[in-house]
Formats: sequence, structure tokens, C-alpha cells
Amino acid sequence: MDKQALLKKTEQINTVIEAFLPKEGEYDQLIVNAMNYSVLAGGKRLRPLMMQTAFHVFANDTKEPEILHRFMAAIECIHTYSLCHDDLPSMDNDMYRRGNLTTHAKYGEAFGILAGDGLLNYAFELIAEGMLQEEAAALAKDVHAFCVLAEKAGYRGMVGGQSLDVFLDQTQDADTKQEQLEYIYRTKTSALLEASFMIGAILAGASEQEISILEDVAGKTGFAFQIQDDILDLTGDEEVIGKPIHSDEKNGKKTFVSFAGLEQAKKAVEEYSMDAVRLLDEIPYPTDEMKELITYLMDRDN
Ligand code: GRG
Repeated sequence: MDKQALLKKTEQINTVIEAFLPKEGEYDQLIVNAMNYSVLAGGKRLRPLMMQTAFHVFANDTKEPEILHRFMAAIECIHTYSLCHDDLPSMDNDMYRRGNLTTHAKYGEAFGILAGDGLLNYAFELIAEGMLQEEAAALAKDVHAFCVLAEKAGYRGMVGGQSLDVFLDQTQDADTKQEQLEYIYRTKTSALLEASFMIGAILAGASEQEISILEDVAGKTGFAFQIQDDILDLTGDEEVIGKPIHSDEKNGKKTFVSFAGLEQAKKAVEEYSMDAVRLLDEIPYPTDEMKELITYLMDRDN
């Protein structure tokens, strides 16, 4: 997948997301503004893209159902909430993200928290509202996808990884072990990517075995993605990334690069990505787009 093709897909996904953004009422302008600001501040839209790509591998029809679009918007809302909260003074205290002021830097700390809270709740509202309009026969798939999203975003997924990460940061004499770092990568980063591939497949009617293969594929992709993130924090271009580099070093954060060194880290990105691509051969349908996406991410510069 070249950058131009990716940008075109991102634009289409932006249209989907924008259609579902919350609308202002009489007394909620500020919170709705803060929520929408955070979502519209940019971003690669990787999770909705992965979801959409997985859907088309298993769907009989090229038409995308509304429930898929709602899940795509919802996962971006959840991802954005996690970024709003991660940037807060009590967490990373970052002022820039995606080339723009972070939500708390623009709206104040309280609204940084509230915008994240609002987005998390709104994500599940979007899906539940969509489910109310579904035919009874589709509901089992929707509920399955709903559970996957809740679990992967929660304490056994992203929140769990962030919690161990924060705990280790706050415990000065804690000596981060490699297994702990792997747990953090598997949960904080991979979990939402796993949810993305799995939900696309679930909504399209994939089998349990296929869904489980995709979970593994996304898990490995997430590892590669996070290690590449660590590398970019060291060698990336601030203009392209949209936030300051060397933040891990500044915060004394242990990363794959600090454990293994830059060269080994680059090798690991390639190995995890290629493992993910190979695993896709177990899916009995064409998975070229998924493979192209994983390969593209391997060399990403933002
Ligand atoms: C606060 C519950 C909670 C979780 C925060 C997302 C997160 C967990 C922390 C942000 C820092 C970080 C390195 C997370 C790992 C995942 C990651 C690389 C997020 C950035 O995702 P991209 O690159 O962001 O897809 P864009 O801006 O392109 O959407």
C-alpha cells in the first residue's frame, strides 16, 4: 500500500467518523467542542482502517453496513480518549500531539479528563444505538463485537497496560523486566489493534478460528507498531510525528530500544511484521490488503 492510497482511505474514514461526531446542544458546547477537537486533531485512523480491511476479507458483499461504520467511529473515539488521558499532567503531561495542542493544553485539565470520559461513553452509545436498528439475526455478531471492544479497551487490555506502565513510571526503584514490557506492549498497544481486526471479521461473519488467527496477527502487528514507535521517539522527525521526540529518554522510560538497542529493535519490527504476514496465509481468503497494511506500517515515519 503506498502513501497516496492510504491517504485516500484515511479521507474516506474521516468522512465516516465525522458523520457520527456528537452535535452541540444548549449547555454542552464546551464538552462537545473538546471531544470533537480531540477526534478532529488528526491521526492516522489506523484502527478503523484495520477494521474495515478485515471486514472486506470475510464479507460476501462489498457494501459496508452502518453498524461497521459505527464500530469504526467508536474505536477511534476510544483511541482518542486514551490519547487525551495519556497526555494529562498526571500521566505524560504532553502539550502537543498530532501536530496540535493536546486537549488539556487547549481546554484545561478538567476538560482533558472530561473529553476523554465523554468519548469513551459516546463510543459505546454509538454502537448500542446502531444495535437497536439491527435485524435480530445480526445481533449475536454485534454483541460479540461489542464484548471484544469492551474487553480489549479495558483492564485486561489497554487500561491494564497503561496501568502497569504508569505504576512502573511512578515506582522509582522499579526495575522494569522484559516480560513486564511485553505485557505493556501486548495490552496498551496491541489490544486495540486486535479488537480492530477481530471486530471487522466478526461483523462479516468469520469463524472463531479465523477470528483467533486475526487476533494473533494483530498482536504481532501491535508489537512491531510499538517498537517502531519507540524507534521514532529516538530517530523520528518532530514535524512528521507531530510531537516532541526523545520523550522516553527524558521520562526515563524503558523501551524495547533501551533493552535491545536500535539495530535489534529495527530487526524486531521486521520480524514481528513478517510473522504477522505469514500467519495471514492461514486465512482461506485473499488477505493482500492486510499484508500491504502491515508491511506499510513496518516502515512508517509517523
Ligand atoms: C489512558 C487508558 C489510557 C491509555 C493510554 C494510547 C495510550 C494508552 C498511550 C499513548 C502512548 C502510547 C505510546 C501508546 C501506544 C499506542 C500508540 C503508539 C498510540 C498512538 O497511536 P497512533 O500512532 O496515533 O495510531 P494517531 O495519532 O495516528 O491516531
